Amino acid sequence: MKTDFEVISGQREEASKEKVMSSIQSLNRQGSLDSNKEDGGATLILTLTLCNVRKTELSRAAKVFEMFETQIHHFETRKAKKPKNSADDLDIFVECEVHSADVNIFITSLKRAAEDVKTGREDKVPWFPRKIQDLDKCHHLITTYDPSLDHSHPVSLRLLGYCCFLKGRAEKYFTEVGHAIWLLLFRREVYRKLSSLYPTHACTEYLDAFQQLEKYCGYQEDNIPQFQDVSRFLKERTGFQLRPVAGLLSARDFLASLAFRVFQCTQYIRHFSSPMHSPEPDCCHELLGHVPMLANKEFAQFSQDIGLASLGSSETEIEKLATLYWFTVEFGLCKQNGSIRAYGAGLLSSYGELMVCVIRSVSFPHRNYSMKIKKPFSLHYDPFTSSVEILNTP
Ligand code: HBI
Ligand code: FE
Repeated sequence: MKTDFEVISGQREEASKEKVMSSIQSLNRQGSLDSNKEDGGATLILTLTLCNVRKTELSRAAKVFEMFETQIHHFETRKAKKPKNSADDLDIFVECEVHSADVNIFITSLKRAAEDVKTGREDKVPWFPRKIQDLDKCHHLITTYDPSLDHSHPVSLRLLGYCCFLKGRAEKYFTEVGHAIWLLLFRREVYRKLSSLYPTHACTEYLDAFQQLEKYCGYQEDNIPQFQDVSRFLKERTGFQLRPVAGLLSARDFLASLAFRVFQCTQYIRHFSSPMHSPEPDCCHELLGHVPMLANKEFAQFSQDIGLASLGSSETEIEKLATLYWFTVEFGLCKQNGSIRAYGAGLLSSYGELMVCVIRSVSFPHRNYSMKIKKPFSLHYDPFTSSVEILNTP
């Protein structure tokens, strides 16, 4: 592991270096420095250099450390050696410990708060799930500390239930009032309006699946489809299954689940004062936007390919794959029989977007992109065991 101590002054540099080296050695002895360790319980010691942290960014960066319950061993701020913005720019040196499964999302979060983050880990293959059970560790939510999110938007209705995977708990919360609100919202504001647009605006693959969902999964005006029914339906069609998630996941974790044909699905509904828009994915978006397309074989394969490509990829590649996902799975359009149709979930679950989107045409031309990512190993997905085999490991 490369460390970035060079800017810490003489004595301290030596002290810190020694401390880290002895920690690394002791960790090595226990074999727990390896972030690929099966139980994910390993801790990593990182040295981060945050450059050009302006005053407000300092508190943001500090929040990130707090969020990840980081153990800080050394923390030091200095006037930046090479200021980029102003003479007040700061360099921050931190020696800390984070949970190994959190390392990547932790660094990504710091990058958002600071202009430059050096970790010396860029060349390492990040941890990734090898088997479907490993997805238990892919649960890094990003909503709680994303400073760019609009916090003035009314919050989604989480406690009103619909936790159908978690039946016992759901019953505790699922009041009659809750049910009535859900039904009204889903039926009147979302389902009815959107389904009137589908025949003219959605692609044929979507329409086929939607028809099936109406027939077998309770997709009707007077009903809220149940997650378990929907998951079972998808499993029969394409092997995809739904998994409950509490909010917006990091792109890495979200994409990783696609590799195992698992779709991480939110359990709450948007606030009723804003039925046409939700800044975070909610069950309307999942059920009406994503689920029908995931019932299509070709689309399911495309989604899994993006997922497989993301495993062990660098942050840069993850960002590219997330962009690919965004312009296809979320906002994709295609041309069918001369007319432009939507297949993207963000369009198909938003009345306003769907109405105006048929201006530009995209199809699945990006399919090969995920194959082009260079990695020091290649992967083979075994559908019988829902796991990935790693070929030609370095
Ligand atoms: N998390 N829960 C959840 N649902 C999504 O649809 C979702 C996500 N995280 C990231 C994401 N979508 C994408 O926009 C890409 O960043 C992969
Ligand atoms: Fe989505």
